[in-house]
Amino acid sequence: MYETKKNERALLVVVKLDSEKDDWRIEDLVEEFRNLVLSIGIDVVDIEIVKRKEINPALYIGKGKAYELAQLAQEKNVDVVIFNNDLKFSQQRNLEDILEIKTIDRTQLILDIFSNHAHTRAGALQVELAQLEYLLPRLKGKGIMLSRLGGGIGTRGPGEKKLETDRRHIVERISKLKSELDDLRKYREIQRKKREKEGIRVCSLVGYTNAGKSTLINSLTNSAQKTSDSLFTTLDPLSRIIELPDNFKVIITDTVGFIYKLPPHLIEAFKATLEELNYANVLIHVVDASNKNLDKLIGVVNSILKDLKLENKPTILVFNKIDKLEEFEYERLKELYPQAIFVSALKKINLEILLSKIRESISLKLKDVLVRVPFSSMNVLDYLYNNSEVIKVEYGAEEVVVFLRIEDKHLAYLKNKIVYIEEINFS
Ligand SMILES: Nc1nc2c(ncn2[C@@H]2O[C@H](COP(=O)(O)OP(=O)(O)OP(=O)(O)O)[C@@H](O)[C@H]2O)c(=O)[nH]1
Ligand SMILES: [Mg+2]
Repeated sequence: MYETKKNERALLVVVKLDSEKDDWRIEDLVEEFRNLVLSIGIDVVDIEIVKRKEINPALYIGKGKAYELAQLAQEKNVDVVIFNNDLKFSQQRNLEDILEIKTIDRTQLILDIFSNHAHTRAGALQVELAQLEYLLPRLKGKGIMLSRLGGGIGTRGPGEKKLETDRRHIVERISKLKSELDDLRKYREIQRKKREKEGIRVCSLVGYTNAGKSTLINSLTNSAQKTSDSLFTTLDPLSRIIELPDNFKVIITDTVGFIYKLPPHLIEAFKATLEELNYANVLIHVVDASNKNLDKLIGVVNSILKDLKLENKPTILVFNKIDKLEEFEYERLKELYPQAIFVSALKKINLEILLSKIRESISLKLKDVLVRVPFSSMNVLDYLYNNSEVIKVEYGAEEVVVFLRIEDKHLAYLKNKIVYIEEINFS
């Protein structure tokens, strides 16, 4: 895989096709792309917008345009050309022949961002899996050279025989990674059952890449009272237990950043982590308040949450990086998003407000209920996880007993199901 390096000088190329139905304006697409590139420390030397009727199968863009880019890249002493589109391997290779410079596409850029941000074992495994799955189809066919993907420009690759071994090696590695991830998933499930038994709630951070989720989780853990992690040690260091103002314990977990047009196989690779979100009691949607496109990025995150069927989870909207805002921008955002909490994870501003908001939303005006779900109607459990705050689950001989907090409207729905419901009071 090509990897970008810090301070590399990049020429960005955004191709807009007539046929593409996209409600983003070209300026917004450019801004989103530029921010992605900047977030991994690459210098943006120039941005080229190319409008086309349709894709040129050989080069994606036109031949004339490709030669223009080659000249521009040379004049501006560019190290890498990054396309904001997905290129076929043959297109990438043909472009490199003309540009005579490392050329990567949007998927490779995203893989690079993920690999930079994967701080956990699970994260690293998932990124490697996604990278190999990206690579594998690119090894098919005659004349495609592995060393070309792995090494410098112009290096001639190994023969077909070597390629076969490489391919087999990759397939083996993929299945090893999958089985390791499976072990991790099982481990997490045990941890989750333990948490549920103890009645500990979970808050999960979600948001666009670079919003500041990982920074926020660090700052929140430092500003809340320290508690012992020993009971809930996890292989995932980005899952932390913190104590809220009134000794209330909550687990906060980090997740991989969401990105517009995330290729489906990347979503697949991160599914295990994203599935964990189903078990969160509250989501914290972190937004980079200094991003000019923030309404678009909020839209992307919301639509991914919808795809994951998480749109009904109680969610706290948090605008981060307020230290970067001018006073008037801050005021404007507060007016536009009155329900949001404004913080700076880096400068530790307003974190106590966020902590009490978490506390409040965890015990929102919900009804405390005990529900007995017979094994024959286990699908009700999914509904409970998605629409209520599950506090404790006990597995009996013929049924599952779930203690939960739930809104009236969901309670009404449940009453039509074959379950036994009893209103109780936890406190
Ligand atoms: N100025 C400022 N910068 C911040 C703040 N919070 C985070 N950052 C910076 O924003 C960048 C991204 O922060 P991360 O915490 O890695 O973002 P993330 O949401 O975890 O990103 P992904 O893991 O890709 O989803 C880093 O350079 C942080 O230092 C803040 O409150 N103010
Ligand atoms: Mg992060």
